[in-house]
Amino acid sequence: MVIKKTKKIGDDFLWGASTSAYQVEGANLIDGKGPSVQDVKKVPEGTSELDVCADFYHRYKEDIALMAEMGFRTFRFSVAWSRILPKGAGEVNPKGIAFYNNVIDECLKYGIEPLITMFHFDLPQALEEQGGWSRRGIIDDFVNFAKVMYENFGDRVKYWLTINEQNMLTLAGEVIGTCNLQGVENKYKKLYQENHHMLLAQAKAMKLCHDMLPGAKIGPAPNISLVYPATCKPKDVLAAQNFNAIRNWLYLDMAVYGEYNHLVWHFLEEHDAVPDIEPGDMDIMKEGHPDFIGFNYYSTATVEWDASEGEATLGDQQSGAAEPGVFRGYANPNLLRTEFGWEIDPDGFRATMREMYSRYRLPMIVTENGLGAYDKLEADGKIHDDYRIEYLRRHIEQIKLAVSEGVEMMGYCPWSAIDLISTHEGMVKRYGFIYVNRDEFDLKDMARYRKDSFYWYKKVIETNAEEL
Ligand code: BGP
Repeated sequence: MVIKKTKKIGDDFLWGASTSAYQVEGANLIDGKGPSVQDVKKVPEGTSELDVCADFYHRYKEDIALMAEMGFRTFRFSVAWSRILPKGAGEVNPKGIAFYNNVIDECLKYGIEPLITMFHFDLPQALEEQGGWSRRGIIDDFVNFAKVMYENFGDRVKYWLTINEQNMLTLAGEVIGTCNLQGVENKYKKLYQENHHMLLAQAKAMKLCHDMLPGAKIGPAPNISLVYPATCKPKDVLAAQNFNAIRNWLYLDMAVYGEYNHLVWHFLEEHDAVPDIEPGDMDIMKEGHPDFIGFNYYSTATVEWDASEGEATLGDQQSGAAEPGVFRGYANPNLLRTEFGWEIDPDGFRATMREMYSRYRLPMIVTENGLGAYDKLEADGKIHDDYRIEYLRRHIEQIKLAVSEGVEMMGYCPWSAIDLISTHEGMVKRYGFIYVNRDEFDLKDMARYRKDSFYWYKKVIETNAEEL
């Protein structure tokens, strides 16, 4: 509907931005940190290794001061599992605990609420070598990791996210460097068994959070893109429902209701890939209730009916997926694209928020949203990223409209607070409000510069988005 009466965004709205440990910290093997799968993966040709990144590990004070200058009310960052448990289980690394304590305290010094993602694509390599998420014992390892965090940080951290983009770990793990399916006979069986273990780990971690930290709130953080049918042909609508179920609802139906989505279940039956479920598993799923839903949104997806047979096509987080017999990706002719080919769809953002809210009725926080681009540092130290301002402005407008329509939104944390390394497209794909002076391979001086979007976002926060 066309909205004439807009409601104001609440004063307690959590404005901030996001990062993840393996993409921003650097210092990947120092001070006792064990390697993660990201440290041993072969990075895509032409992209940087992940050993320095934005060097947040050494520069967090300066970076958090800049976030405070923008007026952040929250900062979403992840804890590197292998920094605090170098082997994923067993001995705790005191230097790792100290680092995150410092980051948390630095945030609180400025009144910034830490929003911690427990796991963001960086499984400890030691656990990977034992079978990764395929081994059932990893559920207990994750719960132990959660417990270590609750014990050490829970006195100060009120907001927690379990697993970043569990749906992308399942659907695009090969692209983001979290899984290797070479030689696997039935990849669906493997991936959805791993997914089942992650869902159990998440449910247990949510329950433990409520038991140990009664004042805290916890939720999942999938990547949600509403899926459109390419046309109004009924079969295209069925294809869109298929991909919506596979990409989006499987994860949230389980996190919120503790139930497997029936369309996905049927898809798994068709592929001889239903996960092995042990007695009691579904009770565990039902016991883990999220307090809110965190979700990453970059764009919608569009698909058409596809009755062919054959191999699935692998996409990245936002593009290219096709599953013969289920759906085929379709380039939406109504949308512009970023320089890196991701579609831009602010209206679809609102459609996604509406749909999620009517399905789950929980408050929501946007844990990622943003535009990757080749930014240019000018001779005068400025970065004119008006394209990013335009992208963010148009998405924040849609939050205001969704809020007016009764959707409960708790906060907005675009990707990313500061430039960092992309999942598979290197340092040149920048997202930050803060520019980091390094190139793909030349580390230069790593100095920080405020982009035009930095000043713009500061104003947005100051006015609670009354001035956009
Ligand atoms: C999300 C991930 C982030 C991130 C972002 C941008 O899928 O949660 O880790 O990097 O997408 O993607 P990319 O880095 O591929 O541009």
